[in-house]
Amino acid sequence: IIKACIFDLDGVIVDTAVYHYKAWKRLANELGFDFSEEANEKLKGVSRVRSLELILQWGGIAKTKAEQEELATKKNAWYVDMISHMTPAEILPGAKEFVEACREAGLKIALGSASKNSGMILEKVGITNLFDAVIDGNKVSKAKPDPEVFLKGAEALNVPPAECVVFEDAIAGIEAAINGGMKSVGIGSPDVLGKADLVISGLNEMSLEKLNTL
Ligand code: G16
Ligand code: MG
Repeated sequence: IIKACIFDLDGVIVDTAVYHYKAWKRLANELGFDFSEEANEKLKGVSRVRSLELILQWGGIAKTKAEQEELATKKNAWYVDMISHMTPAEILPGAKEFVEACREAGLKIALGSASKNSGMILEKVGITNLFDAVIDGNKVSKAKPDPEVFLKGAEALNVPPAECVVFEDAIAGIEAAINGGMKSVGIGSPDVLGKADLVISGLNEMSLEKLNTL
């Protein structure tokens, strides 16, 4: 029986991937190269530091650790500038309604995100108070598919992992849920997220009935 839901942020609750893409693209362009939207898929759910490493690799550019830190800080400033203008209208269809339905049914709710900016995003779209616990990039040291972020979420909610379900749009996130001994719902394509217990195209397709079949 499911007692808690843990939600990824980017790609599940909001679509901040477009802002990450714009900021990384601007950085790449300043360094004299470009990368496609297709390549950008590889950055979803991946930490800031690791994203930069991948992008520099694509551009065939070597930078020292100190330079990398400077570049990541620059990208983050552009990104924060964009997300500071986010509004509740940017919540993905059905996301707020489903989280509210879960709360009304007595389920515990946590956020499990790789982002260090999750607090600001939740504030801007006005849903901070829907979460009993927020575990994000500021609280974890191991990236998905390591289950750390979700296990910390379960612990904060005081619910055993086997009674938690994770909602994720990235394959690394589904793997993290499996590695943590949790149920998982993939948000996206079954071709990519086939390992999940259930795959839907968005939370507008989710219901408490479907939750109870997991
Ligand atoms: C999100 C995004 C990633 C981003 C990461 C870190 O993860 O999907 O593309 O690199 O957060 O974000 P920040 O630079 O804000 O710390 P998630 O786990 O919410 O999908
Ligand atoms: Mg995601």
